[in-house]
Amino acid sequence: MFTANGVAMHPGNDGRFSVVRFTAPKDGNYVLDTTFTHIHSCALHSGVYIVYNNLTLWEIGLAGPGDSKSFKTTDSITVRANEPIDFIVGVGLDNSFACDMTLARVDIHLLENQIELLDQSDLYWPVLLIIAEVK
Ligand SMILES: [Ca+2]
Repeated sequence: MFTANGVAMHPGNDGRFSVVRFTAPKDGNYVLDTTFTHIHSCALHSGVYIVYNNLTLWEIGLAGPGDSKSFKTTDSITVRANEPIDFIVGVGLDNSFACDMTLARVDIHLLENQIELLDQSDLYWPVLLIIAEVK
């Protein structure tokens, strides 16, 4: 079963990693919500990784059929335009690519700039309320 917004990944028979790369379209604070799930009924071990600019944000092993692990940023991460975030599946602890097909569901969104969201009328609203009380 392949879900929407998902991509199936499989390491190479030479142990090569399977990589899905996100490239940031612009500077900003990004929120990640990612789930990796084993989809082979014969699944043993695979290793999954999220890497930003050569910095490992998360790495974990999956073991057995249907095993599923999720990573969600508690805050957001600051990324510059054109910087990559890589979602990676490797052969894992068994050092074998057999049955390592893994579904990655990746949700990435850019937080709006909060300063831009502040409307001047919002800032003055408390002042208007105080004036009304004095009357
Ligand atoms: Ca494996």
